[in-house]
Amino acid sequence: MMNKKILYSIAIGIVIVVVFAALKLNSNIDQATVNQTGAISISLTTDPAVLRSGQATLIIDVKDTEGKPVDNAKVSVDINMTSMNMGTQQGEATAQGSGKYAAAARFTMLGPWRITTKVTMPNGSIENKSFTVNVQ
Ligand SMILES: [Cu+2]
Repeated sequence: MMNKKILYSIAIGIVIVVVFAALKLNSNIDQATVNQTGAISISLTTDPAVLRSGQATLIIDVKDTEGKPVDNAKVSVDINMTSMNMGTQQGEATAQGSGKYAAAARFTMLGPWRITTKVTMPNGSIENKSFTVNVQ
C-alpha cells in the first residue's frame, strides 16, 4: 500500500518534469523561429532627444529582416497631433548612411504627436510604422 503511494508520487513527479522540459524546449524553438524570420525593423529617434516646441530632426533607422542597415529605401513621414488635427506635415527623409534617414519636423504645439513613417524597401515592399512622441 505504502509502496504504491510512493511509486505513484514518483510517477507524477516524472510527468511534471517532462512537461516542464517540453515547454522549455518549445519556447526555445519558437524563439529560434522568430529570429530566423524576423521582421523589418523601423525605429525612431529625435534630435533633440527631448522634444520642445519648434524645429526638430527625426531620425528613422531601417534594418532588414537579418538586422542589417538598409540604405536604399525611400522613407517619408506624416506628422500630426494625436489629440487634434493640426494639418498633416508631410516630408521625405534623406539617407544618412548606416540605414539612417533624416527628416525635418516642426512641432508648433506642446503635447502628443504622431509620426507615421512609410518605408519603401529596395525590393518595393512597403512598411508603415507609427510612433507617438510627446513635445514638452
Ligand atoms: Cu494641437
